[in-house]
Amino acid sequence: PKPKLYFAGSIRGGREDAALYMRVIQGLAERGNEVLTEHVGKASLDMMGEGDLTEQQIFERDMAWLRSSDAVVAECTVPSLGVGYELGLAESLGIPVLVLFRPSAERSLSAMLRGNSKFTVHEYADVDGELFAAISAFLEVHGVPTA
Ligand code: 6K6
Repeated sequence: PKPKLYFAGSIRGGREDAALYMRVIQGLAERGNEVLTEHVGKASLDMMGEGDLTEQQIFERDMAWLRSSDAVVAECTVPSLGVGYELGLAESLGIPVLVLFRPSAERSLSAMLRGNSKFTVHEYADVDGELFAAISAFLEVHGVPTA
C-alpha cells in the first residue's frame, strides 16, 4: 500500500509559499505516496470544490485524515496556527512528524518545534532531489513502508 502522508502548510497564516507546497506535494505523489491534503498547495479553495464546506466540516475532515495518516510532513517556514495545532495533535497520536524549514534572515523556527525531540527538523534551501531523499529517509527511520 502507498504511504499515506498528511502534508501540512500555511493557509490563513499566509500563502506566500503555496506554489512551493504544490511542488512538494507533486514530488511526493510522483514518488509513490498518497498525499491526503493536496488542497494545501492549491491556488484557490474553489479549485478543489471546497467552497461548499463549512469550517467545521473542513476541521473534521482534516482531523480524520490526520488520524488515518502514516506520517505528517509539515512545511513550517511560514508560521501557521493550524499547522502548529496539527503537529501537536500528531505528536499526541504517536504519528511521526517531519518539520521542513527554509532558514533565512527573516525567519527562525519556533522553539516549540525545534525543541521537541520527537520531531525531525530538516532545513533545506530548494525543492530538489535532496529534499525528497531526506523525506524518504525520515519515512524509513519511522518504519513507514515505502512503495
Ligand atoms: C482550502 C484551500 C484554501 O482554503 C481552503 C479551505 N480551508 C482549509 N481547507 C483544508 N485544510 C485547512 C483549511 N484551513 C486550514 N486547514 C488545515 O490547517 C490544513 O491542513 C493546513 O495544514 C493548516 C493551515 O492552517 P492555517 O491556520 O494556516 O489556515
